[in-house]
Amino acid sequence: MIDIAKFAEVVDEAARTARAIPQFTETATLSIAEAYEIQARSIDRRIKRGERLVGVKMGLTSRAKMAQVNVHEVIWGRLTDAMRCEEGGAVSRARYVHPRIEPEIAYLLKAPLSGDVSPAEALRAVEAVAPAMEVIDSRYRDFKFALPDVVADNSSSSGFVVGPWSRPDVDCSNLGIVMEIDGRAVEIGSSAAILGNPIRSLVAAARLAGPPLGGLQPGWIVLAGGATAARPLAVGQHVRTTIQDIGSVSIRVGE
Ligand code: OOG
Ligand code: MG
Repeated sequence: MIDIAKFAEVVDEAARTARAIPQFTETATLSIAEAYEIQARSIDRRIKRGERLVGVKMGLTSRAKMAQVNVHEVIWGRLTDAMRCEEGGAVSRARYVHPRIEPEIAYLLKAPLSGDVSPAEALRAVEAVAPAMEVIDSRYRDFKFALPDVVADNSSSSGFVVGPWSRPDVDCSNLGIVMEIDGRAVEIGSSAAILGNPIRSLVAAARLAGPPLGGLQPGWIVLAGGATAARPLAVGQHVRTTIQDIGSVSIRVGE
């Protein structure tokens, strides 16, 4: 028998104290369903500490991301209010084990969404779209994991920042993306790298995360997944992502 509550406590403590742990799959056999159950219980512990669910993040929705971590399956995780960083503000390096940052597209929902929906139905539930970035920080040593490990670890999600919102009628199917660190372009890509069109990531969010969460809710944010590989973060850096037609978002890295 797998002790779901125990695994949830271990990964929650690793996240809370920014200390790396060994991969669960080194010593246990976890199904994907069990891994999502561990994720749910670990985020429940945060909710009990006063955090609020504000959306979901989709992961491994592009080849660049799949190749970087050698896991080839679309995954999802939960976003809480405490994970949100202020646009233009600072994130604290000390809160993370080995943080990386990646460009994202954020959808803001105005209607509930769950189950099998078409891209057109998904788009009708969107209030706005924005350039965003996600700070990912695997709780596992050396940022190495198998699929059940990363799922149990909230799909590495640790922080996110959202830029200015645009109306949802902007065509997001093939927008140029540039992520700069200290003014130097370090990752260049296109939103088309996200499942061919990032709206498909919202469709996947409705199908995969909708039912277990009682539906994606109005007011929630959905991150579509990195279109490029992620980059390590270091104290003092200034990171900016610009997405064609929808603008820029930036953060600094503090101690
Ligand atoms: C897993 C999380 C993937 C994305 O945008 O693809 C992700 C990881 O890279 O550690 O957030
Ligand atoms: Mg991501």
